[in-house]
Amino acid sequence: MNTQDYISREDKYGAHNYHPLPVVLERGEGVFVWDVEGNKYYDFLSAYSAVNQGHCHPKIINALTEQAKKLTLTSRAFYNNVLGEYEEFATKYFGYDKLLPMNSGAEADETAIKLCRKWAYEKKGIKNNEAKIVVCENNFHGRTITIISMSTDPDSYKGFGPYTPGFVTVPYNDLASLEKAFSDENVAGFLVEPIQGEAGVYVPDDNYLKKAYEMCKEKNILFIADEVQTGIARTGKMLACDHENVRPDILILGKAISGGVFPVSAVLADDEIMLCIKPGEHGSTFGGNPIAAKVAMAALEVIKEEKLEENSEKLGKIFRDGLRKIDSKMISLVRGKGLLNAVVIKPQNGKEAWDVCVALKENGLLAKPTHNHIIRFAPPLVITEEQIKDSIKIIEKTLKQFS
Ligand code: IF1
Repeated sequence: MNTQDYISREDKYGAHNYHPLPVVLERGEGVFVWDVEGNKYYDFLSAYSAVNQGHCHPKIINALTEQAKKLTLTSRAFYNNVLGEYEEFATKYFGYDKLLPMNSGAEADETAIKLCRKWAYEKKGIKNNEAKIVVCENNFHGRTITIISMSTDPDSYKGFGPYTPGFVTVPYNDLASLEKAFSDENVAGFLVEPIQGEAGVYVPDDNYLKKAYEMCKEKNILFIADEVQTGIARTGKMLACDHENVRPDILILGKAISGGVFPVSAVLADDEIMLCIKPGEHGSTFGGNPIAAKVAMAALEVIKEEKLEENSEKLGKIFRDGLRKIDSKMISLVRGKGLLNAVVIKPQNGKEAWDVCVALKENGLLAKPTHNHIIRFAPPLVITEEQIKDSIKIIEKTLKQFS
């Protein structure tokens, strides 16, 4: 079978809920992936920032295979010997009282919304069913009905109504509108991405998160950070909130918490919030299973052992500087933090971001546009300076093909 055979088979038997780049991958190692024709690529998407530790990291794979031979799933109907170890490890790692384990990022966001509402009624004293959560325009928190009910992107919500009520939308990076929204007594939480990934790697002004957090404290509103994409050292700090020393009241993690080896997500909070959910009020068949627990501990250890926060910070600067030096009319803006970066592409002769990504693929680098004019560049954090410089050369060579 060749590339097209694989694509045709998926087209025939699979739902058409994605439009992938025409490449069929079959192996990954570190920053590289190989397709079925044996071509080698730099992976500059990292599965949307889930493979921060590099593809098939031996330590994480070993954690997976060893546990898989012993016990894969007990459900939470019974205790097991691994979950508590993981909960203690992760709560100390991030500095919270407790962890609620889930599987996908969306499930973790949904869990955070439920926690915030429960806290609103039991602790803040908001009238039942009146709690509101403030969210930002151009947010992305997942694909469930409640989460798309918060979305301002028609591609996310159109045709999926009716929508879950209880959300107020404000412009991102706009403290004045946030202050106005917070004047409503029924506001219980502010759910925000410290950097808006899907929107196109929008980095808010310095102190936006800090000032928003302070406004939350003044109004007894929970600051809820969705670090599913920005967390786990992606932006040069363990959490993007760490750049402003903001400690979220509810922290949402996913993706790279498992190094992309297994679906793992988590919600962390202190007892005053976390204990609002009582036994039997929330859960998941696979949430916190022994494999997820062991894999997550290994994935989090790798971040510290291999100093990936520092690497992300250092190489991110080199990457942005290198891109900004490229002389190309197609680059209208370069922005990002750590190794979460994006280039805003100015179409040339009818060619746009998608065409650049197809050409990048031909030149050995995989990236994908978000919306039709922005290319996100997010390699695994294990990338070396030499590989970053090699990647900049590939991007420069590719853009020159369009001039
Ligand atoms: C797709 C986007 C990225 C996320 C944040 C929660 C979730 C995500 C900040 C939900 C997931 C993924 C979903 C995937 C593509 C990718 C994506 F383009 F969709 F928006 F990364 F930017 N919070 N993002 O970024 O986590 O349930 O997927 O585990 O849906 O196409 P999930």
